[in-house]
Amino acid sequence: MTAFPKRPVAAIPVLAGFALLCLALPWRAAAEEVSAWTVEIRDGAVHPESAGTLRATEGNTVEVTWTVDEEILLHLHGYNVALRAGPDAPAVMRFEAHTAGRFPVEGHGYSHGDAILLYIEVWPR
Ligand SMILES: [Cu+2]
Repeated sequence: MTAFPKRPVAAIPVLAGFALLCLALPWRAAAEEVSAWTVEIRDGAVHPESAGTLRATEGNTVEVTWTVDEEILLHLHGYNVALRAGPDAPAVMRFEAHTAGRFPVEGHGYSHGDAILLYIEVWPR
């Protein structure tokens, strides 16, 4: 004799509960969140002036598109990202904002002298 009665109908609420649980859990990979700006360096100054501080959120991808009026090495301190930019085409600085803080972007080799051009602030999530 069989010790367990066959009751397939009893499995339906269990499966429905499991399906609801699956929907509630974050199974899907989080969509990439991008903080993006376009900045121009002209005559030794940042344009627009409001770009003096760029605020991103920790965990986001940061993307800064630079238009410059002459050759320059853009150096993001702290993250140690370096990017050569020239007047021929915009240059894109892209990185994952894995660490919160305030980080300067310094221009090197520029005729107006080495100087901090702007700050990128990464705010904790
Ligand atoms: Cu530097």
